[in-house]
Amino acid sequence: MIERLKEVLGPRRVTTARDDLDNWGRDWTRTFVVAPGAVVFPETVPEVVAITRLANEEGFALVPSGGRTGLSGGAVASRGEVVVSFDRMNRILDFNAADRVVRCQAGVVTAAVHAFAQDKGLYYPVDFSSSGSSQIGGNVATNAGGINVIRYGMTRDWVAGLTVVTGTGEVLELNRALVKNATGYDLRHLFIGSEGTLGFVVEAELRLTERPAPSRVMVLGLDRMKDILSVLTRFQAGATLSAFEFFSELAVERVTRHRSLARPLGSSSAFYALLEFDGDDESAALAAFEDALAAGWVSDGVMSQSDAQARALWALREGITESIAPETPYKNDLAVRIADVPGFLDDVDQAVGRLYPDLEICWFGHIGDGNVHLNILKPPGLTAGDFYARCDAISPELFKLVSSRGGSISAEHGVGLLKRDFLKFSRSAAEIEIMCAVKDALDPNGVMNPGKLLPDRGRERVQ
Ligand code: 2HG
Ligand code: ZN
Repeated sequence: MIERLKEVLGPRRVTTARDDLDNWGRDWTRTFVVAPGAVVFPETVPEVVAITRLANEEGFALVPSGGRTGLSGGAVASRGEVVVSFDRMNRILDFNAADRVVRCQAGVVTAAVHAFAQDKGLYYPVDFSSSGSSQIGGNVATNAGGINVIRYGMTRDWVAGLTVVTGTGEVLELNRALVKNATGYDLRHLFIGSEGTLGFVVEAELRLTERPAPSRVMVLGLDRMKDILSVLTRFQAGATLSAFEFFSELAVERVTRHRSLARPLGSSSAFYALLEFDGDDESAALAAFEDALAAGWVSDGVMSQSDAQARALWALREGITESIAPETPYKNDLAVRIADVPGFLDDVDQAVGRLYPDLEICWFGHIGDGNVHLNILKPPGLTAGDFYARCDAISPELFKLVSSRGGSISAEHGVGLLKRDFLKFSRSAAEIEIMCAVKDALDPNGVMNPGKLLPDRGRERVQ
């Protein structure tokens, strides 16, 4: 396998060095076995095709790899697979001003697209804490969400076209950045969120948009979670929100300690909401704040007076994941319809008290789009293995609550290895069968990211 890969890529772009296997064989999860057979660095689409054909001929498995910032193990190689890194396919290829479409290779980092768009006087609105290292190919493969979804939607909403290499090595150009294209199944959307199980995303055409007006950021203190939707609705009545995030007091404690940040408000509250809105809506937002205060939904609040202050308030939200990382949290990335959020949070609150009476829970998320992140923190006395086994055993109770409201067990992080065995809580048996049939059509030999997303049907050849 290694020799044949070297014939295709030359010896310098195939590595089996221990450190390289460890580095490129994992994502941000830390609980899966990391054991790739090799890591390869293609530079062109024909090279990706050649690698894929070789995998089919020789019977080895491939794991597509981007910025490795995923939180569900979708880019982890545990079974001797070949990791295909897009680090060397990181060029912006083309920009069409009339279409406002930028074409880039899969390995372009999200922040580079932001900078490119700004250079053109435009805006790429998909943004999240890992924008500095996540890559476009991975964003597409996981349909990444982030902090602006309430206003701009997910990655899917910004993909105008894709070039993919299927599991058999076929190159497909999907949609070619057309706005209108009524010619049957839109295969582009099958690849968005496919988590590398159907083939490789090698190029993406991304739509850019107008830059938003300068914004303001507000952080509000809330004593009761159930009031959060009233706050959202009141603010939305007067202001255009581009973010409506929330986090708990525990999250504030961790993040202020970890990043040496000032607390947002003079007093502490059980929960905090972070809102971003257009600067033009400042008076409408202040009126909404007065109303929320009078109604007793919020107890205190602060609004940014400068970009630096806005960034400092955002740091409270964006630094949470890294601040709790040392406690190897068990991650839940749950979504329900926005209107269901208060009832769902109530149910979850009770269930958590019953299921995890001795465990600390760090709550935060994008409440404005119905997505909550529930991180269960590992107590110091427990080994990571025991802790994860325990959380896995009680997760179905939580997922039943999600399922009963028609919600999703993975809103924006993907299924990967972490949620694979729980897929049935969000997708019906018939849906999963159809997903497997799609996989069989595009990757009949099961070389693409086996064991991720879909039930492991023992189709993969590599153990
Ligand atoms: C976020 O919203 C990310 O910050 C990470 O989706 C969430 O760490 C998490 O659970
Ligand atoms: Zn998130």
